[in-house]
Amino acid sequence: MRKRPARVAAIHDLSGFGRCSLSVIIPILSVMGIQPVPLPTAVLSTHTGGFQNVVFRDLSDFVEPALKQYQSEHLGFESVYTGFLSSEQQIDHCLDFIRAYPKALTIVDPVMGDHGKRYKTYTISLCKRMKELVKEADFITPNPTEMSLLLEEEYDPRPMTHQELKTKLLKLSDMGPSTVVVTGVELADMTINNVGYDRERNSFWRVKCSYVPVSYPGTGDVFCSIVVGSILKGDSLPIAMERATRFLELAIKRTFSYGTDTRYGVMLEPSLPWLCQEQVLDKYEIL
Ligand code: PXL
Repeated sequence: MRKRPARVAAIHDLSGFGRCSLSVIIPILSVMGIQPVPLPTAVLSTHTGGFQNVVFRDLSDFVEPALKQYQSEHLGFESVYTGFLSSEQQIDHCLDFIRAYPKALTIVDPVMGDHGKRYKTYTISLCKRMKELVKEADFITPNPTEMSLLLEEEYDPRPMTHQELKTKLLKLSDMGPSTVVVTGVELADMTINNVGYDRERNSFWRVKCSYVPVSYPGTGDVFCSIVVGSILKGDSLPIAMERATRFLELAIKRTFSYGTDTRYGVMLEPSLPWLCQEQVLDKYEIL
């Protein structure tokens, strides 16, 4: 039996201000008893969602030599978790990393856009190449914008029927990953949901989210890192999705109650202790 916490190689950017990517992934995994090993793809002074004059340093020459060092030092990982990439070369670097640890659980958060739009730094060809990473993933966590970019479908903000959504989840799974989780899906029953598909069990799940009339950057990273931590600790998919959803609800409602600038992200720090409690959860539903 392994006598140490599970290790996650986290290949994401490090944005200083604004509570997203490695700035939230590291504390979340740590508080859940998982060891994050951060591999920054870029360093930014803030995220790119609304601040001016962002200081950006690409680190496309970092992951490959870091991987070589880990291999020569025989450092292993139970999971490889990729996110925001700053160049097409980094797709190849992530693929090399994933192939170097074939037994590791591979989670690809295909960070590409939100609210129907591509992020400024994500070119069309980088989005196309993201499919190569998705193909190698065990698990992906797109939002509805990223789902439409991966499926090369027009983004449609209208609520979806259960059947439309299930068809899209199956199409995403056909691209490679056995587990697909999509965040913030509006269904025709006028609910917002985090939804999941598990190909091995052929099961569809949903966790309803309460509506808050604001949106904060980094919530996708918070969600995905909690799902990763939960799964690595042995939670089932629907329980992991519910843990991430409940935590985000707490953090978003706390932040909203103070009326802070949404660009600053969710107030993670006072909410983190909730993740130590390992609450028993039973509000997930079958989709
Ligand atoms: O949370 C997604 C994300 C990650 N990294 C950077 C971003 C964003 C979203 O805006 O700007 C740099």
